[in-house]
Amino acid sequence: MANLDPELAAVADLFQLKGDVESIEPYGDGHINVTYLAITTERRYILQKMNTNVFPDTKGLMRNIELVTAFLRERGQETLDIVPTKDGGTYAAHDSGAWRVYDFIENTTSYSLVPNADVFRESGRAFGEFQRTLAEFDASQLTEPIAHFHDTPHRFADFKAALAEDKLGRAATCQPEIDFFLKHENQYATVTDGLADGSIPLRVTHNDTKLNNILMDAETGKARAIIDLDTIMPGSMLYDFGDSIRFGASTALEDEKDLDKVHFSTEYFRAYAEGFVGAVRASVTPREGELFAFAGNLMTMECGMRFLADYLAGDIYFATKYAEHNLVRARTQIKLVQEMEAKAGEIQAIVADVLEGGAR
Ligand code: ADP
Ligand code: GN1
Ligand code: MG
Repeated sequence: MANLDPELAAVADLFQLKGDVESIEPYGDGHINVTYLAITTERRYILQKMNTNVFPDTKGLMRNIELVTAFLRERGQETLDIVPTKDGGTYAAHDSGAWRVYDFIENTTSYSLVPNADVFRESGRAFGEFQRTLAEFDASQLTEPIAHFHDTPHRFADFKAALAEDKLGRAATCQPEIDFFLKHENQYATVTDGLADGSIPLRVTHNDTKLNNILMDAETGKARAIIDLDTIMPGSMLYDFGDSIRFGASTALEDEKDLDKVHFSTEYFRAYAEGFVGAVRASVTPREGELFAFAGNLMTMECGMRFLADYLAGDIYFATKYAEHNLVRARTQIKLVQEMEAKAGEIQAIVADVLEGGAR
């Protein structure tokens, strides 16, 4: 085919695709896998080069996704459909790396920025429902794809190690940002302590609940499918709540350079809380209820220190487009946390109202 990259064409040829491949182009803006849209004469597919640096156990990871998607499908939920390789596998080991294919979920939209409160409320409802459905899933079947994924004290130790090494001499360019994360150390064990003392139950969680990991129906606006199932593992409900808030309750993109545009929206916070809490209300423990107001701070600090640690380590984890990309991302996270801190009283009041069943 004209203009088809020969390597991509060879990889696509390993899978049971319907029709002849016409084009394969980069797609989406995930930070971990390399994603392509492959179009054949009959249909569209997502072709992904999996990040084996981040997820070394490819087999275990794909087994998790097979189990979870089968479970969701049995319950009538739309989910990722793995397209098998020609020899029946869930992924292909090629010279260039490990690859997988999913059916493209058609007629949907994935957002990088919340367009209005209703979309965010709907995503909250869907992530809440997702977690409620997975409450019946037997977590002992899952392998843990990344150890200590949302263990914030562990992430902080990694951050301090990257700082101590300061491989590229970048620490001198981001001292205020470094200080921000050092000063907040006493907050990092809030959820891990709760998991350890049992006041926060361990559940099966998605762990990467960014708005662009949910696909909304292009016509009705209803959530259709939750995607990016790589990090499903036991965790806290507060991780899924907080990570959505981190990304979606911002008025700007995660990598906005102009911090004057980056604000924490209490309107969006309320909308998401209404959606999420509405779906999980029956199982929320008192400690979880107390911590909804802080979960966004924690997940935003954690992600911010991960971005800054990666900047210090030389951009080895997250995909970056320019040298300061991770630093720019860390700065938006800090700005959001500062605003969450300034609005803490208002956020608490919203949570109290939503837990009581209030909605506007
Ligand atoms: P990453 O782990 O790098 O974030 P994702 O699995 O989230 O990779 O995929 C990146 C993007 O590709 C998503 O944000 C979404 O826009 C799009 N995408 C992924 N899978 C599908 C699918 N099955 N159908 C439609 N779009 C998809
Ligand atoms: C990564 O895969 P993606 O782009 O949806 C990361 C998340 C971060 C997020 C920050 C496996 O998510 O933990 O919160 O970037 N995923 C992994 O945008 O590390
Ligand atoms: Mg993603």
